[in-house]
Amino acid sequence: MCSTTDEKRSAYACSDSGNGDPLDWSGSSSPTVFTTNNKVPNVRLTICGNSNSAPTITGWEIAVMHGSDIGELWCPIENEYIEPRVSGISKLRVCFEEPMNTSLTNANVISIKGVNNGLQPAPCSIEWDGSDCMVINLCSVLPDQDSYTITVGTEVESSAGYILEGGRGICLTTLKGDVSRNREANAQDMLAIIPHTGEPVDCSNALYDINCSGKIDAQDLLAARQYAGNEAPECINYTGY
Ligand SMILES: [Ca+2]
Ligand SMILES: [Ca+2]
Repeated sequence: MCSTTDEKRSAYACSDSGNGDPLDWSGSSSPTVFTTNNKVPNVRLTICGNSNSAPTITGWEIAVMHGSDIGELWCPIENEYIEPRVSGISKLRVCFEEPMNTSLTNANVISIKGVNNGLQPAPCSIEWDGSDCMVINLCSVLPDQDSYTITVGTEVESSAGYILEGGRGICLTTLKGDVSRNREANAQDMLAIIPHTGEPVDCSNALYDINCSGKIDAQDLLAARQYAGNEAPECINYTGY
């Protein structure tokens, strides 16, 4: 009776509602029931509803504190993101394309598995930011020099009750100092910081503020130097990812 859209459509029917026969009714609620006529109530059928499809993940972000001046900075991240700052990865946000069931607060729905370090403890907590984003608070920073697959469990569903469709995870690498993001921390990374010294810190250059001071300066070069020689493994596409 109607095509699938984001709009809610309804159809009304009755035997004799006092609103014409056939029913002539354009309201958004059922017409008054005229039980005095024939005792048969009106019928309302919702043919198509909102959010009638499985939700997908629309994006991931990471939060890092950059000193008192900048404070907590949320920046978008992509799959195979490499985190070079000393603060590492401890707070993430994942957003969905439609309102979600925000009564779910069990942090065990998030699983984290490292290539070298194996399964990690469940996050300390998850909290909903509005109806369509979940903030993931890890109990501790993910250990450096590894790649982790973070997966959103099938328990996470839309407010309409649909489970996630499509990719349910992201792979992130922790490698302090690796601003060039080639999974090797070395002198090239120190050289890469230099052109950004003095720049105001925002999402376009926050990775170069390796020590998370809120400034990109010589201290970040010194910070990068102590990690030279470290490396991290490639991401592995685990089942369920
Ligand atoms: Ca590098
Ligand atoms: Ca700095």
